[in-house]
Amino acid sequence: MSPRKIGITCYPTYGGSGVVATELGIELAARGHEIHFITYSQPFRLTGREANIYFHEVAVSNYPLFEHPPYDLALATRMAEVAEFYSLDLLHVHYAIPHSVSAILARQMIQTQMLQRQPGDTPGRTLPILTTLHGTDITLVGLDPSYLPVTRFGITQSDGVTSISSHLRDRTREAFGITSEIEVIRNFVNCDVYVRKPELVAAMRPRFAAPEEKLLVHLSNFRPVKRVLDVIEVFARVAAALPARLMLIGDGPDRSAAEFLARRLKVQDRIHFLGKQDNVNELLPLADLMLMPSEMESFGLAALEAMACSVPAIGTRVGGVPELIEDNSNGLLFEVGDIESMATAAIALLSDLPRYEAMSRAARKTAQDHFCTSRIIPIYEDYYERVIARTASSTR
Ligand code: GMT
Repeated sequence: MSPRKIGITCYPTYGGSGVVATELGIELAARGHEIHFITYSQPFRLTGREANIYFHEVAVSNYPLFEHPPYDLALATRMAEVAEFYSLDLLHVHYAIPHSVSAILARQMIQTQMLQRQPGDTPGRTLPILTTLHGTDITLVGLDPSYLPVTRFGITQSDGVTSISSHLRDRTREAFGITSEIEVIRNFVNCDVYVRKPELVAAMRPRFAAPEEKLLVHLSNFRPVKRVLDVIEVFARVAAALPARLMLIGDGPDRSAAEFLARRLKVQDRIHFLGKQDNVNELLPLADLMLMPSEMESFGLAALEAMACSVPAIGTRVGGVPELIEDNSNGLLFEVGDIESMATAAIALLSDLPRYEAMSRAARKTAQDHFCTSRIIPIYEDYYERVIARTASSTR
């Protein structure tokens, strides 16, 4: 694919969709594309020093009349300005609400020449829009009746739509009655960055666990859907059976409840509450096992990042998770809330070194064979070209 100029909008703070969008931008920039992030703050995984990456902040003016400042409109205006000024080839938005709707508005502003133009500018060109669905934009927010029509509008009026798992594609189709194309492009991980490096593990692991202790990890935004309390319950049972510690990475609404439960179960001294961390690629490889007992995951990016680091995951049989974790092969799957079985299985796995090592190797192999950037990014590039080409031909 020849270098393109691509705008990317996402939620730049903690959350899987923002991580995917940012990592995609980084990977595309490394392949020579010019990437323009249009967001309300700099995406947290960007250093600001990457070549070929530009950041355009969306500032929302807070006039006293506005009880709720109109972010969607400020975003649409900034999208249109950046698209015009930098002649973007495509705008790729992550998360349907409100990003796809703002993008549609930006596209319309450009087409109808609402921006101030300089003499000689080409008038009224079209801006292809691609929306990637991540999960909660459909399963939670999109199904709130007050958001359903506008989410459906955003999806059906996009020039291309992708979803991060087959499950999410099917769910979107059935929930919104959508028959148009939704391309499944699964989440990805950079297997050179997310990898267990023995020297790093030897240097850093002693900060979190003694040699004879097993180290478990959970990574999320601590929202109720992640069931962080189940993580604590499972860990307490594991810690009662064998020497173990837990790293909790992330922060969010359920953190206090998790701390409270840890004290009640008397495991608070065995848990590292690490809060939000930028370099999770340095922390995940230190662990032996990941716990992801979520109520719903359209994909489960945290598990993939762990698996790439040779850390198998205990997950739940929900959403797109079975598209990533194959039970008893590269990880373990359970019904939501079945903490007894999860704990029993974790203890058995951690006590059986040959079985553990086979599962750890299978986890890494799954990441390498199916979800590596080298495999997934060209699929995005190919889809971009298809969307750009068909948008151009339909507007000729
Ligand atoms: O999981 C969250 O609460 C965050 C959310 C997001 O959009 O930021 O995550 C969704 O997108 C991730 C990246 O594509 C997926 O790995 C998560 O499975 C998905 N979360 C849910 O479906 C609950």
